[in-house]
Amino acid sequence: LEQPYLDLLQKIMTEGHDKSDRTGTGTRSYFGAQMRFDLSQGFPLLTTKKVPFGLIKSELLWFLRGDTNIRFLLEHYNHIWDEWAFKNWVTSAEYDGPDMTNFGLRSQSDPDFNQVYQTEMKKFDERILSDKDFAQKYGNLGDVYGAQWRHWEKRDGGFIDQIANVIKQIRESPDSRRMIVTAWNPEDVPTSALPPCHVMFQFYVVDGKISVQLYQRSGDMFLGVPFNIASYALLLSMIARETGLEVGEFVHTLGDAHIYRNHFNQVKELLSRQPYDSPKLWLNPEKKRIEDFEMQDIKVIDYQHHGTIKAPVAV
Ligand code: THF
Repeated sequence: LEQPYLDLLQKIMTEGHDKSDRTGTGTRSYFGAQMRFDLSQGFPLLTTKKVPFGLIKSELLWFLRGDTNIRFLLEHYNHIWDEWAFKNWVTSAEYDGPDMTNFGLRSQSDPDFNQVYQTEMKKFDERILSDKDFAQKYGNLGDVYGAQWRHWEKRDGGFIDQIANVIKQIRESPDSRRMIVTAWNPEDVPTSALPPCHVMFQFYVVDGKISVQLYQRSGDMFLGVPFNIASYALLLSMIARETGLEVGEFVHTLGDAHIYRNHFNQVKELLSRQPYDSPKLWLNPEKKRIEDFEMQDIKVIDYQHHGTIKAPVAV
């Protein structure tokens, strides 16, 4: 099931272009790619490395709550969005700790700095968890997916819940070609710390099966994309449950699909591994609506996998 992912990694390595990027890390990149995953064949969680599914679940539940504050993630021991909140904190007027300028790159090249950075990050996380006012102010990432999906701000006041709307459309007019959720807001992009990577997704229903296609403008192939594949496959499965349809395909379309230079060795290691059969997804049969799902209602079963491969995240 993960073969399209492995093929794309290989293609980027051999046919991609070396390209500099916003983070200063450097990438090899390929423009315009598509992977298809037939979810009736299993759940597309990579087996060529261990992918922490708990983190994928808590992140998706966080989006679906319409939550944009990392506090919920930290309560679930999920640190994948820490760097972005931390950046807001250390660049604020209130911060008076050690200099954290360019912490993403420096923490990788300078071991002494990395120590100081890890300590500051730990203090930051502890304060988000223990201090509500601090969390309100610095834990909030603002215009990330939770906000765009569940409470898109209308120009004339009020909000749009795109997820609720699209579920209604799937139920009432499944032939519709307008079943779209969009996250890209050209008004916000210039001021946003991290403009959405998952620009939009569209649902499609035929023969009692529901599929979804995602357009991702930028994909960090080694760290982010394995999460994104599992996350959209899970979202599709939950929406299929709510609308009483079978799962079809997840079609993943990418703009700039890139491998960071400091992930090349990890990619080589991954590509040398032999995939196992993909796991199956279990959703608690008593849960019928996406709002009802909690962590323990979602499980992967028979997940056979190779070992973890660590890689630094570019900020
Ligand atoms: N920025 C970058 N550079 N890459 C991304 O993938 C990314 N995301 C989100 C926002 N900005 C991004 C955050 N998603 C990991 C996985 C997903 C992320 C961020 C980080 C990660 O480090 N995964 C590790 C495990 C981490 C852990 O155990 O805590 C891994 O090995 O998979 C794209 O959505």
